[in-house]
Amino acid sequence: MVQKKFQRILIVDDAPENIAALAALLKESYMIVAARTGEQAIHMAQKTRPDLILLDIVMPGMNGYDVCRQLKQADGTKDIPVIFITALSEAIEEANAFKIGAVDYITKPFQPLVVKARVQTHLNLKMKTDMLEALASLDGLTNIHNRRKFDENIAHEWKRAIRNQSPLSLILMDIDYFKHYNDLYGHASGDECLKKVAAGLNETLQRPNDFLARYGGEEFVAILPDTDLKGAEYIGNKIHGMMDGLNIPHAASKAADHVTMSLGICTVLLGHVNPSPIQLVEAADQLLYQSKVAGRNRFTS
Ligand code: GH3
Ligand code: MG
Ligand code: MG
Ligand code: MG
Repeated sequence: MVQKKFQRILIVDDAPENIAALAALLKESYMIVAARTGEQAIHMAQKTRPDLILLDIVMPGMNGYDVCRQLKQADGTKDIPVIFITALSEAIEEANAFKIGAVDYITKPFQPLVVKARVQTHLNLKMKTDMLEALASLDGLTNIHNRRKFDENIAHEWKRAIRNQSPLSLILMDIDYFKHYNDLYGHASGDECLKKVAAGLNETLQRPNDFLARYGGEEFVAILPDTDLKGAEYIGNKIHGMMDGLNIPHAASKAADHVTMSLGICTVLLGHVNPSPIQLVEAADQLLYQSKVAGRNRFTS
């Protein structure tokens, strides 16, 4: 696999000459960041999200084992591969490194060619894992997130909303008379329509933490963190405006002359006694149903 210089390696060692030697070896092919203490390493790992960490074990303060354990416990850093590079050469020390989650173990003094080869192997694996992870979260037709990723994201945002005492809104959407659309224009046109709607929704949701997924066949769902009901209703209106703008003809719709959607919008402020994410989705589904009954092409909140 061709290596370009977009992968980042964090080198952690208390001895500057060790950092310099490894950096000299790797800087031609990779971006290098460095840390001289365990504490600094954790901070750098969270901030720069490297693709690989080369980690010394014996350091004053936090040692390499502690650093690795802490990295493996945090969501943002747990999937970064860690290679120990250390003067410790006992089998028990090496075994311990793998037990706490390292992918490789290299003893000092190291063979430069071997370090390079092992680093490349683990970076290739990391790239493939990242690619698979991305694919596993995407919907094949619309290229937006899928239901699996939605479940993951709502769990994550739920915790964050509790921690920050911030409102969390959910919008459930369902295309109106979509069965008629397929019947009239054909299934392939139906697929095209779903793609256009997904792209339109993606553009409508602007905030970095806003999340959009295809929830099911012709259903979409948006998670709006730090957004109260008023804010969510504003987005609901924007979505209807976007659909009017798309103006996809739908001669068999009883709601309009173009493709429209019905929405259910709800907001929670999580406190001591909390519902579950599933209950929020069910509530949004009830509201969506009311939008359908009331004539479609509208939202209920
Ligand atoms: P309502 O206004 O009550 O929502 O009516 P509807 O016809 O949209 O609802 P219904 O749930 O009866 O039908 C949903 C339709 O969506 C049926 C199904 O064929 C279509 N559909 C689901 N997934 C896909 C897809 O991936 N591609 C296409 N082309 N159609 C799909
Ligand atoms: Mg050391
Ligand atoms: Mg439906
Ligand atoms: Mg529908």
